[in-house]
Amino acid sequence: RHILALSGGVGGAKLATGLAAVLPPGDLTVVVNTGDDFEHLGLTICPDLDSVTYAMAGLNDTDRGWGVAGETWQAMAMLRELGEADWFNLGDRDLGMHIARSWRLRAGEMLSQVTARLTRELGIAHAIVPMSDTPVRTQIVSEEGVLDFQHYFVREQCRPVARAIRFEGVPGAAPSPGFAGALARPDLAAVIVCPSNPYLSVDPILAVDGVRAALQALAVPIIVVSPLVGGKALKGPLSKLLRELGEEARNLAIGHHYKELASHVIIDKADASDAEGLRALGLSVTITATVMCDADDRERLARVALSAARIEQ
Ligand code: FO1
Ligand code: CA
Repeated sequence: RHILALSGGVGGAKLATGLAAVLPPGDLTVVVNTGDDFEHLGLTICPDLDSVTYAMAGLNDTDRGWGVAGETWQAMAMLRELGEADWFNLGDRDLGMHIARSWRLRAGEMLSQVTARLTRELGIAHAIVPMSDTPVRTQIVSEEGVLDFQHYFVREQCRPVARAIRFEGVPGAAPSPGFAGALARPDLAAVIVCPSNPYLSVDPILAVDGVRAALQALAVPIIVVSPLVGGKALKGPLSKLLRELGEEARNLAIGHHYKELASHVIIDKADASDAEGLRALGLSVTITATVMCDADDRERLARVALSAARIEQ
């Protein structure tokens, strides 16, 4: 029996790490959003793949929420002295990751192969796979023009007024071999949508060619773990973006968003009053503590998600 998890960066990475702690390596595939990826200073940077990888390898910086713990910034200081762009902070150890990934991509390897190598070398036994080997780029259509996601989010600090989100490269991007393979497994027993932003982190995965239809055709439980706690997004100044797009950061909106796809939603106990409305949409609901501060929290929520999918542990 196999579990497929869909994940964005930070929040998703925590649950993915919990699932990896409670499932044997052969039983889990974590598919990661690559819509946040971008080219910067000649390097291919994959923030969500790196967040999941660093979290599962136990290397992640939990205070900052991205990058490697105990990081140093010597290369960044030199880049600044050289007059190069310094709005995207690249730690020395993190840079090693981007160099390893970038040269192998340039040498002709697929992102899937490179990711398999990098995760294996960091001692990760579970499969972490990009959603696609073809570049898909999340862009914010703003009043000041079209911005790549990192330019909007980090460089412009979400300041431009947003009109739409678009995923450049789809249609035209096939699921990666690991993603397609997991979707086609006869022993696939559940899909778990990790607590990542539905519009920015999960939608790009669903927009990959054939993915939405493949998920809809599955006869297995699809469990969504809500990223909201107390009706607020846990991380990031993204409520401004969602407001400008007319989306609501509420569990009911998330329920509507996923109702054609999901069978079950897990919400935080602070949002228990949302359960009734979600059930009215035809979704099963579990109410539990969803904030993950430590390994125990991550494993507990992983077990709650698996039991919502009726997976015996
Ligand atoms: N986020 C920031 O807000 N500022 C940064 O300088 C920054 C650098 C960075 C470097 C590597 C990496 O993997 C992620 C980094 N992030 C940074 C986080 C990341 O780009 C965003 O949080 C996510 O893409 C949004 O989910
Ligand atoms: Ca992200």
